[in-house]
Amino acid sequence: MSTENLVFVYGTLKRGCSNHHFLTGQKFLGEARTRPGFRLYALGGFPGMIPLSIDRDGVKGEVWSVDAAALVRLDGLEGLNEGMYRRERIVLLAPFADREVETYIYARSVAGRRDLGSEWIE
Ligand code: PCA
Repeated sequence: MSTENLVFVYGTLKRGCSNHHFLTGQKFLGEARTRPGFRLYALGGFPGMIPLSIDRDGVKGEVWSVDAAALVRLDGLEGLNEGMYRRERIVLLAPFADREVETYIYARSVAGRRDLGSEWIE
């Protein structure tokens, strides 16, 4: 099976970060930025990205091509079943603007969380 799942990662899954080993054996396609309208918040050792209409900068991250088994492991890590994050389509800037890419959007409240702007650095 040759399904290609493109995933935009912006936090602990990035190269050099604590959960990057979940992407071992997967394919790095490049650094990327979302279109404006997204913001990162500090959740305690990891970030959460949410839509924020007033944002003008977008969020910086990386695009990876992951196989189906790795995607299942990522969904587990991000707590999809517990409602922590949800995996959704995201629109990136060039060169990924026309690609179908998904990301993990934080699904809980960020009230009181620190605004990290557009880039998370571990
Ligand atoms: N891991 C996922 C979502 C937030 C996090 O820390 C990521 O790197 O994109």
